Amino acid sequence: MSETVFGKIARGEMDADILYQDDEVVAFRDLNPQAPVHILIIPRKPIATLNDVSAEDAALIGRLFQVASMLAAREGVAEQGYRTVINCNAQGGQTVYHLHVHLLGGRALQWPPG
Ligand code: DGP
Repeated sequence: MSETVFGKIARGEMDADILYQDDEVVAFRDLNPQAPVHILIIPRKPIATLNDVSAEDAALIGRLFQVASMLAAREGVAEQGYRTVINCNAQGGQTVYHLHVHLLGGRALQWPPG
């Protein structure tokens, strides 16, 4: 996988507003927020897209959503509601090719997305 900004953030080589990190997962605020709460949750493992997830990553993917749920509660949006999104490849709107879950909340979100 080619180098991405998220790989640099995960390794501490680039600044980000980090809200949570452990051995496997890092979560930080999106630089270009689309909602009052907009957090990105990434694996430290450099997986490019959702298409590249394998069976051995199952627990890791679960951890991403567990951290999203924990942060939604911590940010005060769990009860009102929020959205998690994984964009995959060009038509899915992916721009950074290091797997990430968007956590969006703090406003009423529209459906379907554009
Ligand atoms: P996506 O389009 O799903 O690949 O989302 C990429 C998101 O990453 C987008 O919402 C903007 C955000 N982003 C891009 N570069 C940086 C960065 O250097 N730092 C942070 N915190 N967020 C970034």
